[in-house]
Amino acid sequence: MSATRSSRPKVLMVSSMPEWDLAPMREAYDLIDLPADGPSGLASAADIAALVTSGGKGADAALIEALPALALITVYGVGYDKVDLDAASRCNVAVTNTPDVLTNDVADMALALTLALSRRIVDGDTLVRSGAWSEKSMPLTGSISGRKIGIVGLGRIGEAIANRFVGFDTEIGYWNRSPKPLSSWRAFPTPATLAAWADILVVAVAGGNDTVGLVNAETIVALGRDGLLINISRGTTIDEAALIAALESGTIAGAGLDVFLNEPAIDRRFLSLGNVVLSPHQGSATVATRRAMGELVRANLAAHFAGETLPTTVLHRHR
Ligand code: 8YV
Repeated sequence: MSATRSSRPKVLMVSSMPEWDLAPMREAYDLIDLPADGPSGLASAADIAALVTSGGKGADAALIEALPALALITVYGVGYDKVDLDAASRCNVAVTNTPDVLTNDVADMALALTLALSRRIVDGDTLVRSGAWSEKSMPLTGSISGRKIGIVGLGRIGEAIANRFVGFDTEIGYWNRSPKPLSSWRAFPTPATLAAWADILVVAVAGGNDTVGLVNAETIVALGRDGLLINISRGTTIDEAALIAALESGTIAGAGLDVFLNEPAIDRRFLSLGNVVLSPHQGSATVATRRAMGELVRANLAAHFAGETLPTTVLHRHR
């Protein structure tokens, strides 16, 4: 049975979710969309008890501080780098995310980008559709097997990517901030030394202040003229200006990117590069994974309003 209109807690939707989540959420909560001009245009700001946001939109200090009754931020995504955790802690707001359920699909996206880039799948599709197959031939492309794969960030997603590449008869190396003593793969002391060894560098490290520009100009150059760079983490983790310069000058061979700075208004120089495969942040965007992510968001909301332990907590309330 649905709650009466007046008793339903007010939940602010900073980002939308599929109808299969919104329908059951409307039964339990009064869902309010964040106005385009921000929280100042919100008549019910004082009564918002929880908010739902995405990895890309997050929740900044201004938003958190504008909602005095806010007690929960639930992120529809694993990355919470755009949530101001200091502000959330100061305002005694819990934060949850959706880990694990998206690991496989995001890892698959890293492999899909690697294959699309090295085998020039998009160029091949364009050639066939143009009707010019009989007149033009494709250049020969690069193999994956036998190559050295460097994973930057051997967390849950990085490890899933490495395991998939093992099936392609590759050699795996990695850089991780903390040691991974149980890993049998080769550890490197810095992203740059890993890049100098690798043929394909895959960035899988979490976003946030600690990893801004982690893959810097030195690391990109170290990858070398035949090197490929894949990014499924966040646009912030790579020095994007250095990456574009390296792609324009042929300092590296190409890049497969699912994430960028300033999505969706990305740097337009990417659009004229022939050595990139560009994906509009689709890592977790499968029906099965988005359903599982939505279930976790709803489970966190339900647990919060029932006064129970939150299933996937990033930050607990402290009073
Ligand atoms: C989505 C993501 O972009 O999980 C993340 O951190 O980047 C993606 O799954 C997203 O948050 C869904 O809107």
